Amino acid sequence: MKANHKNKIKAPLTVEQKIRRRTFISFGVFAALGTGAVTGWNWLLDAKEETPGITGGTRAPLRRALNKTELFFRNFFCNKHLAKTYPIADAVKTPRVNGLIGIEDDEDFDVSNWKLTVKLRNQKDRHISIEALKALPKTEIVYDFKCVEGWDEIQYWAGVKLSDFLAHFKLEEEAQKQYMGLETPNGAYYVGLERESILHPQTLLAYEMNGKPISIEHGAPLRLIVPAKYGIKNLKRIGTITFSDKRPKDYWAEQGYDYYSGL
Ligand SMILES: Nc1nc2c(c(=O)[nH]1)N[C@H]1C(S)=C(S)[C@@H](COP(=O)(O)O)O[C@H]1N2
Ligand SMILES: [Mo]
Repeated sequence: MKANHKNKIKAPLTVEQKIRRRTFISFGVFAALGTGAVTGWNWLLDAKEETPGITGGTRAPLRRALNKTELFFRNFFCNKHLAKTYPIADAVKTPRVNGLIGIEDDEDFDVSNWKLTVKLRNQKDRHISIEALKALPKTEIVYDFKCVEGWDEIQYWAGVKLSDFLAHFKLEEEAQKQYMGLETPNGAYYVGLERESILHPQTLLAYEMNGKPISIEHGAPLRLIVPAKYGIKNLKRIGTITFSDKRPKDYWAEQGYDYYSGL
């Protein structure tokens, strides 16, 4: 009995055997992970490119993942979440000028003839003067403006809240759409903004910087100030506004930058 029982018990492994076994297992795991990584990478490379035009032409599965990330942030992003504000005295006196696409490349532009064009749902255009915008309640904001290139500055802006503008000009129905597209009068620079950011209480159609009309290089006569986003979304010199349920084209997203570009 005793002997029989003993036969069933395996002899304990020697140290060498243990090491060999572990080496074997580690190597197996390493090889499996490596094969997995290569297969995954090839899968991604072979996957078809996303529909061109809107974003930087990444692979479709990557874009799906990016879109999921965006949805995640949009769910958590709530209009009660406000960008931190500062006293006016903290604002820089001469804010940096960054990016002049749609500004320096438009020799025909005449600020005194400018009107904002809004594309309405009935295909008609509405033209709104700067005086009509200045007649609406003015909202000021001093906050930390951030550019994706790495710099930031505390800046002082004033204008009409985008949500006030939509209500005043009876554009609520247009604003039911998921996105707003904005572009310069010559169409050279353009951005798309999703509904939450359009209706965010700190989002402005700005016509003043440091208490004075915005200068040409900062986007005269009207620019977008959207404190919940990086600088790239803050279109200077707004010419036309459109509404759609499809993502409007976006200049930097086409170059591969994040479409959402939220902070
Ligand atoms: N029309 C237009 N708007 C634009 C840009 C541009 O090149 N053209 N650059 C963007 C970028 S990248 C930034 S950081 C801010 C900079 O605004 P500022 O020049 O007033 O500092 O404007 C944004 N809006
Ligand atoms: Mo920027």
